[in-house]
Amino acid sequence: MAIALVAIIGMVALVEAGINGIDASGGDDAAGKMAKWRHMLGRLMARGHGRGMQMQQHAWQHVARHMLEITRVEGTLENVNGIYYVNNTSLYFGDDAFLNMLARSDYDGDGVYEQIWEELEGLEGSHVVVNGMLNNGTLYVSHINGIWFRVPRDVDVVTIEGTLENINGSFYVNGYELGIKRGYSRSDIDGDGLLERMYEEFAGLEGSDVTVDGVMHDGWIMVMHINGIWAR
Ligand SMILES: [Ca+2]
Ligand SMILES: [Ca+2]
Repeated sequence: MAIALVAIIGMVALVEAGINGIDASGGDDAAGKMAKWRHMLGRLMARGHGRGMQMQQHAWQHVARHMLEITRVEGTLENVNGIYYVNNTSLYFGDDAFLNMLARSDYDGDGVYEQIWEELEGLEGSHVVVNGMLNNGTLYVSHINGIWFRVPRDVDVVTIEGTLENINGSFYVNGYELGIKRGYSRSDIDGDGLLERMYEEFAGLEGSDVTVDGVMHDGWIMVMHINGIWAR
């Protein structure tokens, strides 16, 4: 199961990397990945998932738009008095609680999933490509070498509570449209005993009061958690 999850996360990171243009092989490859994804989407829609997939395509376009704003920095990872830099840009990886968590990926490639600060230490002095959100000269890191790291925290992470509504196939809480991930959920979010597509997990919670957090973008929320459960 753990290996399967790593594979899924890796796939998502690759797609994101393509959109970001951080794929070393360049734009053609990124375009190819998008074309492949669209082809897959078309096939699924033809199979009669129309409404849900339409909504998910809508969500995907928002995510893609958001990802394109993300900045890229490339160079040697340096540690000066406890602050990491690449090309004189200071990097923010997270607070101490986050840095002490177990890494989701083996960022330094030593074959071991370590605490995040240890993974970063393992990358010191090496050439890295880092993506994130640039704010006042500091890059809030989202990807290291194309591998997903975290949601950069200077973006508008919000928590809202309210009734989950479905309007024309899209989910809303307090008037905010929710962007949810395509494909299957890793958790039984609606508690019906089945691991379903994320759309169906959310549909199972329609009409109930929920707590949702995620990244706010133009009045639209890319959902990270619902009722305390990871939903990406
Ligand atoms: Ca490692
Ligand atoms: Ca379920």
